[in-house]
Amino acid sequence: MNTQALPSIDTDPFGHEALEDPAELHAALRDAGPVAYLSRYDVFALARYEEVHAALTGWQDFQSAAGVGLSNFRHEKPWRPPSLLLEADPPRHDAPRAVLSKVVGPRALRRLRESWLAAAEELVDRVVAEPEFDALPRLAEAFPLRIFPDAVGLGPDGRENLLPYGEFLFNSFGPPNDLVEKGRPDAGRLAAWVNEQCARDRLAPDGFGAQIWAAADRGDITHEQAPLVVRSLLSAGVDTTVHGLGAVLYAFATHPDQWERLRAEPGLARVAFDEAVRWQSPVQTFFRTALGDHEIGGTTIPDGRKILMFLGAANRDPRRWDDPDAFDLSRDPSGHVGFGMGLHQCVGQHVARLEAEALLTALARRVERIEIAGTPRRHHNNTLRAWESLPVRVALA
Ligand code: OVM
Repeated sequence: MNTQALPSIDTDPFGHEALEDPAELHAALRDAGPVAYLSRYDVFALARYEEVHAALTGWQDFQSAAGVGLSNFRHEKPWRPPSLLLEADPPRHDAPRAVLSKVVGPRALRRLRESWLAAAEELVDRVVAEPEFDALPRLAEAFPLRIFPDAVGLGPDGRENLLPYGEFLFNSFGPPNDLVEKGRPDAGRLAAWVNEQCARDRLAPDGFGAQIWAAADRGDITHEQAPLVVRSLLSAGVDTTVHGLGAVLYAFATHPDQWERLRAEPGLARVAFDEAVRWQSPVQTFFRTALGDHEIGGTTIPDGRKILMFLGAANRDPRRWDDPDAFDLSRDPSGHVGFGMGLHQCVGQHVARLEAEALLTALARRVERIEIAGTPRRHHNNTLRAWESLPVRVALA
């Protein structure tokens, strides 16, 4: 085996130091070579844009069906039934993907646009009535929770379980460390609640959930698959958008010149969101598993071995991006791997962009200046780059 010849890094990417600020580790991984070896977990690491992009698009060589976390489903029983989208490969992946892709696609969202814009205006009006507030709970959490569960068609009870479920799920892609252990006592209850909400009779007749069941009636997926596709929406659709919005709010609160630009040109809201997703990478990492022996940058990854793709490091790779650490609305952020790339690329990205557009447009209309009003605190999660608290001060226009 050739792991000895590889640059070996013993830093724990899921330790609190790296989760607090991964920049130093990311630079060390990128500079070590196209592939590095993470001795702590006995896995291969990719942190350069070129190799991360290649692994994401190379689904025939690097499978998802053995899990996209550290746990290898070839040897370990997953903590929940695998996702039909995230933890599956073609051909089984494709029918569920096609269904969900249509249910949350741009055409379907046109129907929701006006009400989401209005909901954002209403929320922002209420929140900016005070000059100082914590933008993480009051905006980044409140807005998705205000519109997304309704769009899915969830009932009114138990919605407070959505964020904790996602929190545990995204921790579970990492090693079984303190973050996972802290969540474990509640995980069974949360998963049971989420699974119950996926049943046809729990879902309002006009939401995303009902449309997934309707696709089963048409024969596009089976009725056995429908609840698991609904589960994907509830798994991937809440915490991700919360921390995507947290990222863009943080970006603007620390870049007054960029806020001025957005206010002058509100049509930049979507580019701003993608640039924030590139700059912060709310989803930091996912794994793949080698399906057969495959070479990356001169290193053979043997069959069945895990590779860890550092999306956040690729999104700041100076080999790909000019001035990668700058949050800059002038750049074209497209091609970032914050939503992944290839056939698993975020199916909900249009939902996320519409949420961001609604929230940023409403804010830009009312708020002349936004700045940090206290010390922002990171929230540590094995997969998500997140804020716990983002105190801001606003001056109204
Ligand atoms: C799913 C799923 C869960 C978490 C994340 C995700 C980022 C998908 O259950 O399909 O994509």
